[in-house]
Amino acid sequence: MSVVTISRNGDIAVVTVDNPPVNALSQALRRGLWDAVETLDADPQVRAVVLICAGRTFIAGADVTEFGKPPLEPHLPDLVDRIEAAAKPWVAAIHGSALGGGFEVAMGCRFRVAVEGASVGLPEVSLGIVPGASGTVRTPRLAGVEAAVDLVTSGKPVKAAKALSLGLVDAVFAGDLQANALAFARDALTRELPPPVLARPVAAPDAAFWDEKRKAVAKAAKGAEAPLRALDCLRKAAEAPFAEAMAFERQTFLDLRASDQAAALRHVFFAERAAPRPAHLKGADPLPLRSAGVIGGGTMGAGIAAALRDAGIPVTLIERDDEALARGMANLRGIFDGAVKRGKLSEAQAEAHMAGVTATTDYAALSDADLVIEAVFEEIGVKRAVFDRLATACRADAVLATNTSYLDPRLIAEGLPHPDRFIGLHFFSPANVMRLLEIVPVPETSDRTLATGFALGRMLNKVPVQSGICEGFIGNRILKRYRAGAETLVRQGVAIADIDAAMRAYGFAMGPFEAQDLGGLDIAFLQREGARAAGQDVPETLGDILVRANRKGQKTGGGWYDYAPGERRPQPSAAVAELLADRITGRTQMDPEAIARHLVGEMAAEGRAILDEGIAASPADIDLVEIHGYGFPRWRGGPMFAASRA
Ligand code: 3H9
Repeated sequence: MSVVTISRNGDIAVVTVDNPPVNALSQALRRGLWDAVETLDADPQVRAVVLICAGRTFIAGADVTEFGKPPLEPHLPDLVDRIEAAAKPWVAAIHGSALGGGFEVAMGCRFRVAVEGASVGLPEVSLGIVPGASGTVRTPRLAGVEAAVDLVTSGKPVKAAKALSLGLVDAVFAGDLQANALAFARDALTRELPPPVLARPVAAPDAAFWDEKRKAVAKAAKGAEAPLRALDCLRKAAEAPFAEAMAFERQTFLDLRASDQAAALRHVFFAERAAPRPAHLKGADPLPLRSAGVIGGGTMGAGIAAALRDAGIPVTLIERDDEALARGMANLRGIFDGAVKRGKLSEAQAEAHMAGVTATTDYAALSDADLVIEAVFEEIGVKRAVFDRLATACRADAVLATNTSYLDPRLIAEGLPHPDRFIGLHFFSPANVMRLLEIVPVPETSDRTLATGFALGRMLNKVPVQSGICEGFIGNRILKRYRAGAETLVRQGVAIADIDAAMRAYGFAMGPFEAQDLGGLDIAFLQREGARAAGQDVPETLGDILVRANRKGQKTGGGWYDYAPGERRPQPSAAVAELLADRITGRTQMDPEAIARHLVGEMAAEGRAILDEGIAASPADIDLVEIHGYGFPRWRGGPMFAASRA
């Protein structure tokens, strides 16, 4: 079937794009649209054209799968120009998302109309590139420079109502898009047409505007190159003639398309889309999730309950007594109040979220829950007692999950009737914010239960990654190796502050030592002590020495660094230097790149061991874990990708 078809409605032609799944601008589609312009230009019966898409969305952009290959004609910028130069006015009728090249095609049209609920945007920077078919040149002519800078450098789409207020679209309709677009086109023909976008003026801001934007964009980009290069293109668009700005944008697009950052971001793009639907679960039907229980209202439990409520799932929150229950509900209330303050939820939505939580100490309230997630204290006896009670309280087919981060899920599940419904669901704190969800089946876990874990991941908009069972699963196991690698450098004489600075320069928000000071050194210490008490041979770490000296991090006024009272700025610590003096055996100087290369290499080496043992299914899964759970810079593609390019 052809990807472009033409039909008639009186003297208006309707060009329908049908290129599933997202109408991406493959070569066949570009050719089809080009031919449609030629055909309709030559047809004297046609006075205007409505461009509309079949399926779930308007054109969602260039076809990203073509990016590694030689470009084929017709090129997208030429197609956009051709539509703009059409003898009849084209009206883009947008539903779903008009993104990247899709929105550029829409800007080549004389008018853009959208349904409520549609969104438009230029997300190219999130793929490490800039718009390559006039996005940086036409957007300022349509919506002004300020709005164009926001749209292009953030890559974030805007909803139809906002797009209307910015001038990005001309009308927004409720109801039948095609009928409304046809009526709009007919009406437009009764008036003088506006000039094509290329002919519209653009007011150039002064140098101070660009300096200020450059600072803001650099800060938000955190090392990513594309947003700053996009800003350069926008400045050129504001200050140079159209053709010159187009040539500049095209060159920047081609440069970046071949860059390491773009390759990394494409890798992440496809990994994220593959993760929620693993191939080996094709055909496994998940259990429908209509209601859920959460056991434990501490930081993790409340965060998980909040994530479930954000997805509209009714929650029963269970605690051991009324006091703990009240604390749990207060935790949950705190999360929603915070969301209201940050403008993420309205007061009414926060109230509705709270109203969807049943708080009780009675496990019988879980008799009809489809899923129960345990998030109680990390102690095997406590967890097993919870599952004993769930075994009698819940339906035999309800999925029972543990949120353990270090315990062996097989031990937690021991003795549970119907163990095929048991699974580990490892959330990351704050659980309503962090996107990573490690899904850990035990040998008895059925495909249906596993598929339910992934379905939950999709409902909560998480990035679900399956992990086999080992200490720390994928993420915390790599974290342990990373920290050990950093400690080894300290022993060799590399300054603590130099290591943190190197990892920040690499793109992490924090280095490994600052991060431990923030989270507290005692958690990992207690785990090591537990393992030692159980007879395991766990060598002493530098962190152990600090914790024993009561340096547990910011909360005790010092950890790897000192902190002035009430301050969070780390200061190199003479006390730490003294405590560790006899463990530091060298005086190594390393430049920041070498430090980062070494530590990322350590992560990748652990990742390879994890793959060899079958704990992770693919290097891409490990990359997703690090990006979405541990702050690895997205534009580096994750440790496995970065190491493969080093
Ligand atoms: C660009 O346009 C550059 C131009 O400025 C210049 C050029 C010269 N290409 O996300 P989903 C696949 S850059 C190829 O699960 P949803 C995706 O892999 C582009 N494939 O759906 C998946 O495949 P599979 C700028 C694509 O309903 C399937 O479609 N545009 C593309 O949750 C479904 O995807 C973007 O960055 C693509 N562009 O969300 C838009 N997009 O089924 C990126 C998707 O085999 N796309 N696929 O796993 C999106 O944001 C979402 O896909 C969208 C739909 C919101 C549209």
